[in-house]
Amino acid sequence: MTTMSREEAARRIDELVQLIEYHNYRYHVLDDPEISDAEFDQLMRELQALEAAYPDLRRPDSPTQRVGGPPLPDFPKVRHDPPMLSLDNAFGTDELRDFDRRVRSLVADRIGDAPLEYVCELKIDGFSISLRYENGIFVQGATRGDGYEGEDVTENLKTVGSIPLRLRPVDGRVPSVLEVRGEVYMPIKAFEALNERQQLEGKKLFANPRNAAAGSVRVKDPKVTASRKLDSFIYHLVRADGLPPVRTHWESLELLAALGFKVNPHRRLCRGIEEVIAWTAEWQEKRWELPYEIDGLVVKVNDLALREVMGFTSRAPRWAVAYKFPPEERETRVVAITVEVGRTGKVTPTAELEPVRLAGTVVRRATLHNEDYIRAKDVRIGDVVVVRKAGEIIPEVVRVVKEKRQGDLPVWTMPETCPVCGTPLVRPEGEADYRCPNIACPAQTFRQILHFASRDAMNIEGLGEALVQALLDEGLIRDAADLYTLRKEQLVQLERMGPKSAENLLNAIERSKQNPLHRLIFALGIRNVGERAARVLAERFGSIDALARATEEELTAIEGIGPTIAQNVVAYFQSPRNQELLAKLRAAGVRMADEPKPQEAEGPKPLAGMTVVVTGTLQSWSRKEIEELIERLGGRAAGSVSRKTSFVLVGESPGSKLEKARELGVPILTEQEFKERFGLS
Ligand code: 0OX
Repeated sequence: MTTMSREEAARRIDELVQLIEYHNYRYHVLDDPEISDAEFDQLMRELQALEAAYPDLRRPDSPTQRVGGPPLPDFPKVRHDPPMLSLDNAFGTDELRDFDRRVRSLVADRIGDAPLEYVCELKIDGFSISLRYENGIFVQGATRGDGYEGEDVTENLKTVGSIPLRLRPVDGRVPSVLEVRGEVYMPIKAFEALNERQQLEGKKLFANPRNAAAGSVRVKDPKVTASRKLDSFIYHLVRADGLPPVRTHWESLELLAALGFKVNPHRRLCRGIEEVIAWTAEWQEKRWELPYEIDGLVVKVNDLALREVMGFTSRAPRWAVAYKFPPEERETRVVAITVEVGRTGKVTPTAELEPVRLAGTVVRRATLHNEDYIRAKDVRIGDVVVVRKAGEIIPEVVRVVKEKRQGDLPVWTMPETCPVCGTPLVRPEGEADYRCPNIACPAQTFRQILHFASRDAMNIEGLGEALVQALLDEGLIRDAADLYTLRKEQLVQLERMGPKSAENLLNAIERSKQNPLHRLIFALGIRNVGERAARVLAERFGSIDALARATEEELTAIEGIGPTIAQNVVAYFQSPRNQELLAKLRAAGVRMADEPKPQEAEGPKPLAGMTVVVTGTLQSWSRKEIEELIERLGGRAAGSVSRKTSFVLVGESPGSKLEKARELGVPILTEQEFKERFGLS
C-alpha cells in the first residue's frame, strides 16, 4: 500500500465503505452484481488493510464486520415494543372467507359493502427477527424469543449480506429511528450443502432449513453465522421516524425496498377475498419451485388506518392471517412391505414405494405404523396408494386407490419371525405393536448403540449409522459400553477412517464419560423414559445406584413419573444383561452420579469500589443490563461524571458525559476495552 496521510485514509475508508455496501446491495438484495467476486474481495481487502492501519477510523457500519467479530459472552435480552405477535391460521378457503367476514364486520361502519384490499405474501419458513436503525445505521438485531423479549444477535445479523448495515436515503432522508421485522432464512441449496458438510465432519445434521437458520443465528460465534449463507426478507415496518408516514402496507413494503431491504417480490395486492383465494391456488403448486421453503401464505389488510380499528387479540393481530396449504398428496405404487426392528424390539412395517415427488422431496418409503393400520386400510403389495407428509416429515399412506388394484393381490401378513435374528415375534395383549423378544437381537443392539451415542443422549459426535454398523461387523463392539474400550489402531483399520477422524471420535467418546447423569439415564434407553423423565429421575436420585435401588412406589410418588415408567425402570435394573452393561460403563470410568450442587457461588467482583458512568448505546447490553452487570461485578453505576468516577464506559453516539470525562481526565473505556479489561469477552 502506498503511504497515505491520515486524512487521505479517512477519505478512502469512507469511499470504500460506500462502494462495498453498494456492491453488496447489488449482489445480495438485487441479485444483480456489477463486479466480479474477485474485484469485490479486492475492495474488501483494501478496506481491511486501512482499518488495520487506523483502527480508530473503523466505522460502525463498516462492511468488514460482515465476516463476523469475536465470540460473545452471552446474548443480552431485548424487549420488543410492540411485541412480536404470532399469526392466527386459516386452513383452506372456507377459513379465509371466515377471516374476510370477521375483519369486514369490524370496520363495517367505514367500508359498508366495499371489498377490502389485502396484501398477500409468502410465509417464509425461517427465523423471525427485529432490526433497529438509528440515523440510518444498523444498531440492534434481535430474535423473536417469546414475542415480548428476544435476544440481541446484532453481531451475527451483521454477517447476513442482505441486511443493510446502513440505510439508503429516501428522497435524500434517512429515518432517525427505524424498526422493521422480517425473517432470516437459509435457502434450500445452502441447507443441503451445510448438512453434507456437517455429515462429513461428523457433526449433527439440521432437521430442516428453518432449524439450520435458527441455529446459525443463535450461535455465540459470529464467524459461524458468517459461514452459513443466510438470507433475509423484511415484511413489516414498525416505525420510521422522520420519514413521511405511509398509509398502506403495500406502500410500506415499497418503502422498505427503497431503504435497501430485501423484500419478497412474490406479493400481490388483491381486492376482495376471492382474489386472495385465486392467489393461494396459484401457490399451492408453485411453492415447490422456490429456492427456499415457505409454510403458507400471509394475508394482511392493506389499509393501516383500518388495521388500527381492527386491533389485536392477546395472541395475534386481527388484520392478518396465515393461510396454511392443505398437505400435498400423491399417488404411487407399493412395491414391497418391509419391517424394521427398533431399539426396544418394536417392529414397524414400512411401505417401499415407487419414488414420487412429494412436498419438495423424493419419497421412497412411507410408514404403515402397525399391522392393524395395514389391515384397516387394506394395503397390499402392488397397490396404488395415496401418500402424504404427516407434519411435513414422515410420509404416510393415506388410502389405497381400490379402483386401480389389478387382479387379486394377496393380503399382507406380519412375518412370524424377526427378519434380523429369526426369533418368533410376539404381540403382547392389548398392544398394537409386534416385538422381537430377543434382547440380544442385532437390530436392537444396533439401534440401542445409536441411541446411546445420539445428540440428546451421550452426544458422541461422529458416531453415525455406518460407523456403528462397521464396529459391530468387525466385532469391535457388542454393546454401548464397549465403545469405551476402542483404541486408535482398531479404528484406523476401518474403511474411510483416517487417523484424524479416529482421534476426534476417541475424544468425543472420552468427553462423554463426564456427561451429567440425566444424559446417561436417557442413553440407557429404558422404555418410556424420554429426556424429560430422565431429568426428573436424575434430579431426584442423583446417582445410578440410588435409581437402581428405587422401588415402584418410590418412583410413582414422583411428580411426572407414572406407573408405566416406574415398572420399566425397575425391570431395567433387574435384568442381568443391563446390570452387566452398567458394570462395564462404571469400570470404563463413565460418571454414574451428579456432583452435589454447590451453594450458589458469589462471582468475582472486579469492579469492587469503583464508580462507573455509562454514555451512549452499547452493542451488548441495554442500559438496564449494563447497570445490573456493573452492580453484580461489585461496582456502582452513577448518572453523572465527577472526579470520583473510576471510568466512563462509552458506546455509540455518546452524550456530553464523554466531554465531561475528558475535561476531568477521567479514564474512558470503549465497550471492547471494557470487556477485555474485565474478562467479559
Ligand atoms: C413470514 C411472515 C411472518 C408482521 C405483522 C403481522 C404478522 N414468515 O414470511 N409474519 C408476517 O407478518 C407479521 N409476514 C410474513 N410475510
